Amino acid sequence: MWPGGTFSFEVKEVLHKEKSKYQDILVLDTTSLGRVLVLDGIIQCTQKDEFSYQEMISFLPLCCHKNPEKVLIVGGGDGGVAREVAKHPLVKEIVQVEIDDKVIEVSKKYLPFMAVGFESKKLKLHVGDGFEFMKNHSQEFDVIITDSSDPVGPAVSLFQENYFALMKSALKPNGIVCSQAGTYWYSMDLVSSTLKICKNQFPKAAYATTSVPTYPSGQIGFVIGSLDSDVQFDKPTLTFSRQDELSMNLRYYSTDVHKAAFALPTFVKNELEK
Ligand code: AAT
Repeated sequence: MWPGGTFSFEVKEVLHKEKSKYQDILVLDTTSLGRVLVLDGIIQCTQKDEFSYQEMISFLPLCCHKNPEKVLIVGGGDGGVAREVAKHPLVKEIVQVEIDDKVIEVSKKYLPFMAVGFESKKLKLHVGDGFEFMKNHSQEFDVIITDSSDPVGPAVSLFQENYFALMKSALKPNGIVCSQAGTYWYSMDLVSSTLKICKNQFPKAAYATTSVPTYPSGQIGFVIGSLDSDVQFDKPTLTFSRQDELSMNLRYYSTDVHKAAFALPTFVKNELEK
């Protein structure tokens, strides 16, 4: 993830270490980042900055949809995305499919600040492969959020064009998808291939960025695709006041941050227009 480079932090204690059926799972307690979840050697989230990723992958698609009543989350075994999606005032039902029950179990034990998402009454949690799950659902969801690990191991299929085609058919009319899509600093090929796939399947598609200092390069983004060709991603249909930000306990997302997330550096625009 860091070609020729390293990223280090001080570990106070290894809280948990195991090899599940799908991946190596490691939970650390650290001096400066709080609790950290690592899968197959890659940081998935840290207590210090997880909110940036979880709020953005959730509220970017939710606030572009006129009525996001039923939401599907793929991955997200720490519970952080469920925690955010459950806050949205129009969301009535959340379905989540995570492949690794061990990630859920470990998060409930060591990462309660995220796993609190699993306590939502709106949520139905399934253990299974998101790709397989998608094959059995049609015209059912308003928004599908793919909070997946990077395209190595169990998440490879979630970056492929047939997965985006399956998501399209699992959406209701005017539905929206949002998927983790890598960093433009180190994985421009992944960003551009995921966006191309999304553009092939959806009439409107874009890449939005956020800042997560403990991910490689400190930057990560999402591809967002909509079946509604009138959607303007940088003009959210639901906007939040300062009071909403405080009462919903938002720490990164705001309506202004939403609009800005679609403004990309020139070298990125140049690459993505190719
Ligand atoms: N909330 C930020 C954390 C994650 S975790 C990604 C989750 O996706 C993991 O729990 C993993 O078990 C799950 N997953 C992987 N493949 C599948 C699949 N095929 N079906 C369902 N769930 C899956 C994301 C971190 C992003 C890191 C960026 N560098």
